[in-house]
Amino acid sequence: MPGLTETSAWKTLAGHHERIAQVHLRELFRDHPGRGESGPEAPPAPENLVAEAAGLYFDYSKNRITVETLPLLAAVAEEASMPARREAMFAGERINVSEDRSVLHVALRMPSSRSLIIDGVDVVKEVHAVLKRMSAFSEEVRSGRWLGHTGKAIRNVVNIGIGGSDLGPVMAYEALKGYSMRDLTFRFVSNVDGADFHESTRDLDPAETLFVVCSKTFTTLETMTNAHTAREWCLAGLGGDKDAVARHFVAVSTNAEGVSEFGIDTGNMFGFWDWVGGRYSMDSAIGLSTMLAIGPDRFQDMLDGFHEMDEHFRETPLTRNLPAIHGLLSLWYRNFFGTRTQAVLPYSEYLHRFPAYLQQLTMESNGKSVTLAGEQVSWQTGAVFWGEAGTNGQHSFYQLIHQGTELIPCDFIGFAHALSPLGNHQDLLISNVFAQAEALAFGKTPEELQAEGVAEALVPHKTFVGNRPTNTIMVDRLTPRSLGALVAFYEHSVFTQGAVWGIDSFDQWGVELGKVLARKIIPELESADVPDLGHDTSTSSLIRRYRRAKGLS
Ligand code: G6Q
Repeated sequence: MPGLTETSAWKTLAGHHERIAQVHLRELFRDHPGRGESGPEAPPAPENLVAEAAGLYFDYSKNRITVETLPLLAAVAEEASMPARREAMFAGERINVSEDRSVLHVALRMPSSRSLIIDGVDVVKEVHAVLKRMSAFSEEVRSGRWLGHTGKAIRNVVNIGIGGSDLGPVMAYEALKGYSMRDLTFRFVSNVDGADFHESTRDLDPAETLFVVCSKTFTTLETMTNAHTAREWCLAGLGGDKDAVARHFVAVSTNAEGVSEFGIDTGNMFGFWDWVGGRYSMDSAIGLSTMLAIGPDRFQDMLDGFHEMDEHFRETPLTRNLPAIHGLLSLWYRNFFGTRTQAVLPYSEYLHRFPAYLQQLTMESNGKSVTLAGEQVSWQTGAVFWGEAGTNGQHSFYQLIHQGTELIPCDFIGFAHALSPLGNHQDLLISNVFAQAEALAFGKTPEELQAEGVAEALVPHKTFVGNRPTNTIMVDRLTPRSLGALVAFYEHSVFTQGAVWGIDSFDQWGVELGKVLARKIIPELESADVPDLGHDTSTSSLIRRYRRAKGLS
């Protein structure tokens, strides 16, 4: 089988790139003014470069593409068997080859009327059984019926987890705070730095606090350390009676043995499955804190949003398929324009943790350099994703996006309606989305500056070359449902890229490495006897320096 860059579709696309790489977005819009139109005036697909699904309006017209580009990108995806791989995922085949696992986060949001049999088990039925238990538990806590050890109702929920067991829950909580039960306080502890636990609990009463310990493996150093500290904190505050654990701790895990060893009754455990990857788990029981915050019905709305985007991704031809288009455009810049990073800029304060969440989703998934068969790739894979909620970034790093030497494709995410409407804040906010994308695309020419009377010496400084690509994603309102659709949109964009690159987007051996390395050094930092340090001189000296600072020899 030829390598990706040897396929005929890739070569055709490379030729097309050579022809249009230098064409400016000004020319592209001049030659095809309808490319950004929607509604009845719009030219037929693929002449207009906008698409809509699951409540997301996706304007990709400000990209450095012509009407020919997308079909050529789709041909690359077809030749790389991306549609077959997509079907294999939905069918539950073990497409995570290095871990020999199915990849079925899409089953987490299938309606109960569906069924999907994997190894003789109906996974949809299992998913709904857990959802039912989560709902019952959430109702108990939210109604005040679930009492702590001393008989007080729960007022604080502390989620303990890291990586995929933290970033999704905290992002979703922040995003949907406007829908949350405001008399419950939510905190998220992830870092093994004791400061995280301390600062998250210092003002809480253990008698009113519930810990949700989220760990797929229930062995992760940071989470287990924080969970043990939480147990000590709780017992110390409640008179040391071990029975208190049952009323103040629940677990979300696939490891029932580990949960019960820790001392949590498995009756208070919510399970999930090895076919749910950590970074794809916010809609599994890992989302228990989300459900506690917004309630079971809204959690179901979020799942419905995910599912609607799943169905769109599964069934729509690639050239009208939102996540596929987004993924293929990312690949277009990464592989043909040599871009190294991509910015995600949500214009909603509620989405301030969304870039961090996406960073894990994109970079842990596609930060790979061997193919599924284990061969070194000879093409670039995952870009660096980063971002910040608008408009804050405009007052810091946007300068480089506008006038720096690095080409950075950007995603702008905006909402038509504010969740916290105040005066004309929303108009001001969204005007910035439109203005930034417009300025990035079209820039400002020296001639325009001269016509404005700008001093000649300042013209180069004030010139904006433009031709900087952006996507604009417009959504009516940030709701549980639209959040689900938005997350699924990015999940499937990541899938599309990984499938074309031929890599395993669902393993994370780099994370596993970190888990092993630290465990080796811990005893060398703590032993009373001088340890025999077999590291390089730099690492050994750093360890000795740390020991001396602690008063050890
Ligand atoms: C996600 C990764 C990783 C994982 C954490 C926590 O895809 O696998 O971020 O979620 O390392 O792992 P546990 O849930 O097992 O504690």
